[in-house]
Amino acid sequence: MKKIGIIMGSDSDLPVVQKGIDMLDTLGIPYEVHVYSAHRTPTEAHDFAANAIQNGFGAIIAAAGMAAHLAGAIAANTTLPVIGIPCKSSNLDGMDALLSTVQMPPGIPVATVGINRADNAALLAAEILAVSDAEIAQKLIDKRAADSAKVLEKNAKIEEQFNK
Ligand code: RP5
Repeated sequence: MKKIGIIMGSDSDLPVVQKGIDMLDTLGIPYEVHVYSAHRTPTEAHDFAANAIQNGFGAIIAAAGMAAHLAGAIAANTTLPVIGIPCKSSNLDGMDALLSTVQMPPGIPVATVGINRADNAALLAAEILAVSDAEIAQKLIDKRAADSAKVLEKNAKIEEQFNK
């Protein structure tokens, strides 16, 4: 099974990224986690991206806040799908990171999830692997069914409360 690369710009992003790590654990998908910054350690960020295909990765998640160039910098150096997580880590409430991550120029896409949405980043990475992995695909189907069941349970309680 291919691995997911999880890169964060700083260890201060870990509380956000942890939700994605937990999701991959739940789905039983292997991953590696690294702190590489587009600005502070650009050589390491470059080398990770440039070698990611030969190192067995199938997709890369890149989380960063403020002037968040990490996902774009990773995407510039690999043709693997790159998923960007804009982190809320400044007094602009993550809007700075969201726009920095999502507004990629033509030719170098980054699939950007919502601010701090590491759980969705992990699910999207799993969906990418699931295209060629039936085991992961089935786990995603099972998760959706379980999520639906939880919502229907809540609906039943609300209906009982209000629809006399
Ligand atoms: C970004 O700057 C990081 O991704 C982090 O969200 C933010 C602040 O980093 P630290 O100063 O906490 O290391 O590059």
